[in-house]
Amino acid sequence: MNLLSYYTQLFNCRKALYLSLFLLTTCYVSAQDLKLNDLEYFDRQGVNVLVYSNNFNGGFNDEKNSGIEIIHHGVRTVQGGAVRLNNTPEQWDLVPTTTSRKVNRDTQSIEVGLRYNDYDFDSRVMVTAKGKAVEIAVFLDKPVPEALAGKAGFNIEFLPSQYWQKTYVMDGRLNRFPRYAASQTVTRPNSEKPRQFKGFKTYDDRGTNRFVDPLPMETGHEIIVATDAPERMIRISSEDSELQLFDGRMLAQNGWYVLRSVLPTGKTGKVVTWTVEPHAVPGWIREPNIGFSQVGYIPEQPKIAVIELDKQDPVKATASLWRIKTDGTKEKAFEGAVKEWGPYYKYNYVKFDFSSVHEPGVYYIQYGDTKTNDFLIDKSVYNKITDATTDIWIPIHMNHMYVNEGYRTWHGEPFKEGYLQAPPSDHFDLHAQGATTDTKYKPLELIPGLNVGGFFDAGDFDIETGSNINVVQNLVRAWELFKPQRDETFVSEQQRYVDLHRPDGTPDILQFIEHGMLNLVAQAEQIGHMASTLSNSVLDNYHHLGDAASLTDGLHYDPSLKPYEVSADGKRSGTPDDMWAFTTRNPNLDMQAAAVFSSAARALKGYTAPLAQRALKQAERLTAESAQKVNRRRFDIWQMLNRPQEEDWIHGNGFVYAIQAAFDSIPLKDEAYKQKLRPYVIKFEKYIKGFDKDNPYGVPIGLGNWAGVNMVLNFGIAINYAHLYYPDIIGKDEIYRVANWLFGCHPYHNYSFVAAVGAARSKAVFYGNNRADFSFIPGNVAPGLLFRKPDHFENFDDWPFLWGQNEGTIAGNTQYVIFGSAFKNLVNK
Ligand SMILES: [Ca+2]
Ligand SMILES: [Ca+2]
Ligand SMILES: [Ca+2]
Repeated sequence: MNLLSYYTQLFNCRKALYLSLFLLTTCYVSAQDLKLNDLEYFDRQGVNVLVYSNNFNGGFNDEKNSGIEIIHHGVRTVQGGAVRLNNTPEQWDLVPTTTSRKVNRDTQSIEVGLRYNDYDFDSRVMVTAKGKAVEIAVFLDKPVPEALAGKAGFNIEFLPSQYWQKTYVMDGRLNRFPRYAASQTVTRPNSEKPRQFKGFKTYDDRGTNRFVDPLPMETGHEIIVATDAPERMIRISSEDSELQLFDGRMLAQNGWYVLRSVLPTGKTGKVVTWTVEPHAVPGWIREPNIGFSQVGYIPEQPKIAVIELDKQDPVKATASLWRIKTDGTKEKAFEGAVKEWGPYYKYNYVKFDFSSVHEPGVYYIQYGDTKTNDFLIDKSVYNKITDATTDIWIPIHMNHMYVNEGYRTWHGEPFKEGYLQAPPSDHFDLHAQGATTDTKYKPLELIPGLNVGGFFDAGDFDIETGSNINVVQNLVRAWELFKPQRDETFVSEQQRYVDLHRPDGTPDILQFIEHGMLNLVAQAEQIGHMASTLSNSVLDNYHHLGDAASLTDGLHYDPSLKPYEVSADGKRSGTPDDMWAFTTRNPNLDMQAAAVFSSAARALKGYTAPLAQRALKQAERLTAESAQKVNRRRFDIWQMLNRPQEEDWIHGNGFVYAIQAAFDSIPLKDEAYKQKLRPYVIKFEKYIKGFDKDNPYGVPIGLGNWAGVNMVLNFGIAINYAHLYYPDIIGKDEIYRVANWLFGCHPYHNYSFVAAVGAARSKAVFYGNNRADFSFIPGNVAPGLLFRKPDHFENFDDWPFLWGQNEGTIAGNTQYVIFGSAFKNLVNK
């Protein structure tokens, strides 16, 4: 008997049972049924159905993180359950606001009100537990507005990487989810396209005035997805509506498989009814996740694996460490007691301490039947942890350069046409230009000289000035503290050419500082002050995935030409793709830049004196012009350190920020200052230890929409400094906390969040600019563990497109260079 027929039989049996026992069973709730739990989601072992625990927040519109969600055997495979206006909504298509959410325990239901302000369109979605299934029903008090007739529908989305190459059955017809998008589309007039975010367009229609609309891959009234994979199998049926299955990747690489029913026109009341039954594998218990450092351990450091367990999983008494010998055979190196830490959100946590094992070697951990991959214990394990970041990730993110590596071109020289003055605009990616330009340039006039230096922000290609200031600050700090002489990169600003793994006689870090400064100083010189950002002018190239040099056409925009037309001399085009400089003046940013210009000038003066002089000149001018305008709240470290901060201790990082500033001043101060700081370092020690009670991993774990590795890195950097200056208060053992977390000792899975040299298993996918290839750029640091309300942490390693968990940033990755450099330095002391 194959699984499908088993499942169908099971279903039929149950239906028959329900019919015959109908009167008797109306009040009967089986222990196996979905039930609303205390956290307000429908729950049974292996299946969680969340109903607007996470709302569409509108910031970036459809973030694939909201609505009705299914966490299926521990993986959030389904989301986006909502009334939507497109067959396959893209990130910038409109999302509904949640106007109400009512939980009714008596009827075992959750009802949400959804609204599209742009169309004055309200609907209600009611989810009710029905045995092992939920019923999802859409109610309308007023008919679908005419403008949305045939467009508004109830959608739910399936994560492609969890479903591709698995089978599905629609009304008995067999199919397989495609690995790559290759279904069919039609085009329709733009006038028929529902409005997108702020009226922007996600697509370049090449002058056709038509948009692409995917056609369904299948339609019917009953679908069973993943009939060949019990952990992913879901049966969905609807008697009153047609189900349509689409592939959202036809429009956007980050699209999901979409199942939808178009809402009927002219009707009110209950207009769409689905029965959704996620299969639960009988007796399923989530596999233990043994968290440990994929980079390994040095012999004398504490070595504690944190094991994440299903709450139904009885704790075993011991775990063991196995050594793989050089002849390939293995032997048990250690067996030790497992200690319970206790529950933290969804799971239960235990710890296995194998610190007593000092012998260098190759090891793996075994807990019950679960074995980890192997890792090293050796004094050298941390020596190379920053090399991929400095040799590969950072140079690849150098803007306005051609970047080569061996036979491969990472990108050509981007944005040769330069940057135009942004007109007043309310923009995307949180960018905006105020009512005036604050410059001598007219809207859309070319600002000369800005296409030099600078670093791509993150997975996108804009220059965030604040982040680039951080980059230079981080690199100058690394230079002044550690003077890293590493030279693995050829950088020619004159040739606008970077070659990886080709030494050129100059320490790379100086060249990176120079590169960051070339853009920042150009901003100050050409604009007169700092731009907030240099970014895309049009949404249809903002989501660019590919060679940065092909994001724009490299030709100056000339509005006298028709779109896509090129001038006779080949230098101008009518395509409005040129990047914009957002130039609203911000005196605080100017003052930050001035501070960085002064410190960068220190670092650069022996290397490139002319740039150092330009930087100093701009620092003085910006200070003179902006110092009076900034909010000059005196930054009093002692006051900050004295703040009562019971809350702050665990949930904020104000204390870490203040104590780091205090540590940074130590080299400039006397012994009395160091003594005065001592009580706060003692307080910091308590603060650090407080995290052992807060969570099983002993580091600050963020619960925001961006997983926030920055907070963890700040924490780690501060611990390093605290140990450096006050080793009698902050013991060496504390410095390993953050490294453990970054390199694999964390919830969900045990892969290193850093694509670091030395890690046995790093994350395989990141939200880098090569994410469409399901790949990564070596040295990237993922934000890490994303929290989904009310109790779920995740970090997808087969789906790169969720930036809150997978996108590394230039500011964060240079912060990692500081952390890693300080950490290596202390470890090897
Ligand atoms: Ca950006
Ligand atoms: Ca070099
Ligand atoms: Ca252009």
